[in-house]
Amino acid sequence: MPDSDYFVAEAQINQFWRDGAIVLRHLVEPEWLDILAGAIDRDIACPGPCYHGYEEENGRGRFHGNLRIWENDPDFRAICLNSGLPAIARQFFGGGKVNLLYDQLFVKEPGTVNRTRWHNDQPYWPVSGRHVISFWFSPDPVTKETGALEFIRGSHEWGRWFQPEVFGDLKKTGGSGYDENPDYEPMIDVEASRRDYDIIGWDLEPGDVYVFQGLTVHGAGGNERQDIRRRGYTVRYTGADASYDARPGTSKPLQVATIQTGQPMDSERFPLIIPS
Ligand SMILES: O=C(O)CCC(=O)C(=O)O
Repeated sequence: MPDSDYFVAEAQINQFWRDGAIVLRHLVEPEWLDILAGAIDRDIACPGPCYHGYEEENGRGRFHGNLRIWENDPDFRAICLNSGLPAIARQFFGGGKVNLLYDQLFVKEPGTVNRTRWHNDQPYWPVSGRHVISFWFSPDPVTKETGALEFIRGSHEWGRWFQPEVFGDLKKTGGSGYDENPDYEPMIDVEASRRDYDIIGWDLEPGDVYVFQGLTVHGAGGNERQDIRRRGYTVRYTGADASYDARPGTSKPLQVATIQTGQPMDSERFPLIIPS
């Protein structure tokens, strides 16, 4: 994983805040990709408690999802807490504290045609504020054919909070339904009118990382390849301009009883990794 002295250029930080998403190349070293690949395979073989696999859309393939996996696996924990990722998040936040929000897996095995529907993340999360960031990477090459992520440039500035919905038919519900929030709006049909949006995206080599803000609208295609896995792993952090906000519609497995809305994230669940 990158060291905590990894330097993000000012131009990249500006691009992130302007567009809502960027890619950082060669961030994760091959030895860490091997560790990640092993940890992902362990989770697939024996999923942690927040597992939420999705039904295959054509009866083939497999879409494995899980979250808060760092809590039960030392390798995911090391990536989330002991790598340079929190220090990189801090650079995007312009300094200040960094908390881990949680980590998540989106594994599309070869031939899994399920799309990841367009959405923005923060409506799903019990967090308010602008300092909310995700790092997404894979031990596999990621292309349009295998399910590269796409982002709508500038959508983090729209001020639009879209109602969460599950990404497909769940194999197992595990509390993944979302309450309606009257302040949210129905998700727009981006696929039906792609030309109306400024859609950006990049192929990734193993070790390249998408970095995106919590309100950036994004989605991904299925994995159409028969020979390449797409093991997506994402780690999310919050900064000083973020506080707990368990508004209706947020994911129940991400809520925590020990913090009240409006309070800082600091807790066992959302550990403070870098103090102010
Ligand atoms: O990997 C995917 O298909 C979706 C990833 C995603 O939506 C996220 O990390 O927020």
